[in-house]
Amino acid sequence: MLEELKATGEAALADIAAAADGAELEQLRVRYLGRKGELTLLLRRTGSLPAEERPAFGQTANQIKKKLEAALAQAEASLAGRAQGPAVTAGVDVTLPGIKPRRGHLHPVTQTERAILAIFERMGFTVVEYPEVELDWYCFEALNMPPDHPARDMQDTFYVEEQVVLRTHTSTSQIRVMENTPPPIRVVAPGKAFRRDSDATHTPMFHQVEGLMVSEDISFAHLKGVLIDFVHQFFSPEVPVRFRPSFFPFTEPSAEVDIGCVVCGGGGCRVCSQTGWLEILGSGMVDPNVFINVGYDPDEVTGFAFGMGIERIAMLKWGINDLRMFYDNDLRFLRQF
Ligand code: 2NM
Repeated sequence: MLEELKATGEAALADIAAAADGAELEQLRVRYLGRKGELTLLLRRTGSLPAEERPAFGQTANQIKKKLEAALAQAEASLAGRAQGPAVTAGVDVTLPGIKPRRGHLHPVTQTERAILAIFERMGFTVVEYPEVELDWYCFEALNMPPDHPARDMQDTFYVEEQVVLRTHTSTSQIRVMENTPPPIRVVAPGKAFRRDSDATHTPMFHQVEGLMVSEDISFAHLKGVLIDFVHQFFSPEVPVRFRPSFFPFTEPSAEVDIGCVVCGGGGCRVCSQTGWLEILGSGMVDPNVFINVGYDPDEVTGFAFGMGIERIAMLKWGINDLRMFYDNDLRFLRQF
């Protein structure tokens, strides 16, 4: 009877392995494990065995029963899976975890531009953007740079036509805003600028943010307040700031803004050329000639303007020593930001 039991078990396992669908599996369950199933009936006959054979028989029968139950459950699960489509096709196991695509992020120059703009937007400045290809008027003439001005040198400017250039700064946007909008105004103009220059500290295309605030009674104190607050928000509230007299054709007076060297802390190093200071932006009170050019009355309004190179600020913030890194598109570099 033990042999019969083992043979029944083998037959049942073979039948389960060959079953084609759930209905067939259910039939097999009834046939072997049901109330009148083959295995059940064998078990019921345990009592007819000699007493010393009963424990071994009972044990084997229970083992076989468990095996059949497990085989049925497994076959059921695998058939259910197959009904939704093959789990394994042509050597590709589609149940394996997938390869996660690496998520990209914004370019460090874009991140820096957005961080700069966010600070000025919180101060009430509006972001404006205008074309990169500009008329001579917006790039030079209106900004108090007459035709013989050295900044117009063909060495420095990309000319498209005699009166059409790639803008050499984003001040073009400020002129367009003033032409279109009566004062008071408070704008920041981000974007690309172009100059014929290429080395470790100059690329032919770079990014700028320029700002402009015009109203009645805007003074140099407003300029200082806004720019010192910007520097403290962008770098750190502790960083020293100084205003150094300078010259721009479109502002009078003009000042460049320096921060205490972020590398050496002011002691003097290679990055700050031993001065302890780093130049981060240019600024000044808008020249009356600029106001006349855009139709504002310089006796009615005053204003301040400023401009900064985004790459330069990003380099100082992250301690990057070669500007060209931003444009090599080497992912080992870009992924660090
Ligand atoms: C700078 C420095 C100083 C500037 C001036 C103007 C405008 F249009 F109002 F005249 N826009 N931007 C300005 C002033 C830009 O960049 C270093």
